[in-house]
Amino acid sequence: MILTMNKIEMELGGKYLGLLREANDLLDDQQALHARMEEDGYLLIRGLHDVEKVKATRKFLLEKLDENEQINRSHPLDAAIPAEGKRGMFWGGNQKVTHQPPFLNLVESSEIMNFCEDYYNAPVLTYDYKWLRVVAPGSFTGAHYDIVYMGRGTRNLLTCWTPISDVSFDMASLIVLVGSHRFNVIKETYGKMDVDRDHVTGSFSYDPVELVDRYGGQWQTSEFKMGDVLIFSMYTMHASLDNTSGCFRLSTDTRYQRADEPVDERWIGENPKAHYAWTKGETVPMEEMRQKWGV
Ligand SMILES: O=C(O)CCC(=O)C(=O)O
Repeated sequence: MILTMNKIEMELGGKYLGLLREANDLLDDQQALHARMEEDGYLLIRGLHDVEKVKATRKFLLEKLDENEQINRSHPLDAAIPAEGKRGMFWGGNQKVTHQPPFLNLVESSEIMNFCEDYYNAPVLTYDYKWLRVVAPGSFTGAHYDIVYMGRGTRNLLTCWTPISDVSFDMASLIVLVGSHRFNVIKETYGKMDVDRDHVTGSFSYDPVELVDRYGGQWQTSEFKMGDVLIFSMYTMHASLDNTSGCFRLSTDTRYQRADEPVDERWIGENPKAHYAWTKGETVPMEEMRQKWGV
């Protein structure tokens, strides 16, 4: 099967793209879970969330999108087909949506909070700011490390990507570059960047093949069921396949860390400051920075 990111083809099962492996069998063994994270840079946990909770979040979000006339109502609401001319959006930070119980019940559920507490073996917190994405047909996410967006506190921070529907390969499924958390030359350059301080565009690359050819590793992806989560480190390069389906892909990526470690101040509090300078004013293209860094 050929899958694409930015219309660049990769064969599933070939050199560039494989399947993510599940970590459910390690859930009772924290040492093994940490070893897996160390090895792969991610943990794929099937069925972490209660499916009914994911469904309730989805219904709530689709109703909001429908109120905003984003949904084509000649199809059932749950099909999430965009209305004519409607594009996807980054819905993060919108507290009217992300601070309502149907959303918080999912991203602050006892399932994920307990998972993180067990993982860190310590009390944990999650950022008050929430990232919520409505990824439209034709869109994809460029390859990046999360550290460039949230690197002012501990680096021992986890991203949890939660699809808010079943996600098939054609729905901009997330892809992870396995091995990228050991790309030291990228960690020492790009990985030290801060998008608000440095005024640089955020994605490292829009070409998944270029990255593998130059640095090694393999992109891996999966289809997802409601309830599944993909958890990864700040230095795990990730991106998404193209959304070649006709529907919006809804998902959230939320952050968790030990409560006793430093926190990036942009993402906490009643009114998180968020990205205050990134893409405002003159912004250096990543290609220019990569040339400068020699990566
Ligand atoms: O959902 C996506 O396409 C991107 C998600 C992401 O960048 C993240 O989980 O940090």
